[in-house]
Amino acid sequence: MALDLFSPVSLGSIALKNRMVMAPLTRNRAGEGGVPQAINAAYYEQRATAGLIITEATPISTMAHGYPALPGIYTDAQVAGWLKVTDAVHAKGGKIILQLWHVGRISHPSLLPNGALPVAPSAIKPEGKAFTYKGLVDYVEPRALEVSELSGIVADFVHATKYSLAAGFDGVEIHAANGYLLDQFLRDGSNKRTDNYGGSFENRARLLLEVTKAVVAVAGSDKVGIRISPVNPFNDMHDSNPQALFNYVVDELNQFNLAYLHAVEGGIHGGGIADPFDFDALRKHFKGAYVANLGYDKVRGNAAIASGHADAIAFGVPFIANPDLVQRYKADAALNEADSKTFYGGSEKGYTDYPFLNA
Ligand code: 8OZ
Repeated sequence: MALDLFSPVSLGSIALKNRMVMAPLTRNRAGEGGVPQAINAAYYEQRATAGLIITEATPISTMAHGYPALPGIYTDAQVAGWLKVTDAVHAKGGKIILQLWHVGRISHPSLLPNGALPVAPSAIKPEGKAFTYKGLVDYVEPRALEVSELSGIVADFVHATKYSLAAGFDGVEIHAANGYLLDQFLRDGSNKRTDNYGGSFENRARLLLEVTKAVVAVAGSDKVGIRISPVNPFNDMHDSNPQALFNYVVDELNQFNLAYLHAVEGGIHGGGIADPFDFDALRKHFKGAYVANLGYDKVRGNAAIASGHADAIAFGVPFIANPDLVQRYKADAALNEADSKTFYGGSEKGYTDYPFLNA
């Protein structure tokens, strides 16, 4: 029988009971100090029938924050909060990994320690508005990181990886997508550096590869995945030659024998029109497992798996509205509709109160 969404698969050492991955989803409902609460554990527990849950993007340090009410993964209290999440998911037979995040310039002094300026590869203010505790405000011009500071960024990823493992996660995903710090280094619209971290593909990929090497050294390559979004224009992103850049990045990532590569195959979050890109060609560059994301449904997901394009499919919005998405796809049942007004922030409404099929 052909492989489909319901076939088991291993991503590195992480054994999935099916190929339906819950995509990382920012929900802005963590407690004080970035500590996950019981309601967050309930939300993830409800979705434990997914083959794998990737948590919402999670800041690795105080400087990595860029939105209200994010969880963190750098204090002991945060680890204790996450342990409740991972215990709940594991008790239901699920697998869960944490997405390691540094937002770079997509932040605001009001969200950072002592009103610090956001940091970035280059001092280029992104178009658009920051989400702050006081609503939407213009982004500020970020401060370009000194080369001497980059080892500190790598160290923050390492610290957060250790804390993720202490919090019981089955692995980690490095967030190198959607216009945040590592993606800001990769793409030349946001990286105008003239040192060893700007210019050539090799230089722009350097920080991502240093982070990957360091994270793999702590977690083991079979527990580390990476998410990229080669043509997502969200967060004012652009690259002059994305196909060649990301083919190069993937060729370089092959040296690490990662658990998987996760690609956002287009533009998300209303950031504009994505440049053309051949994701099949990108996939063929990668020697390991490939997780595809963006607009897949059951039919397209099954087709992508049967054709060999993808080993698993990450579903975002469908998992927000359907905690039992796996069961619904199996039964060809109707789906709940997602309410976009409750995506970011709020309480249990639109978070833990979407009905199950057999409720
Ligand atoms: C939407 C709103 C805020 C953050 C991403 C972490 O795009 C995000 C994000 C998405 O990766």
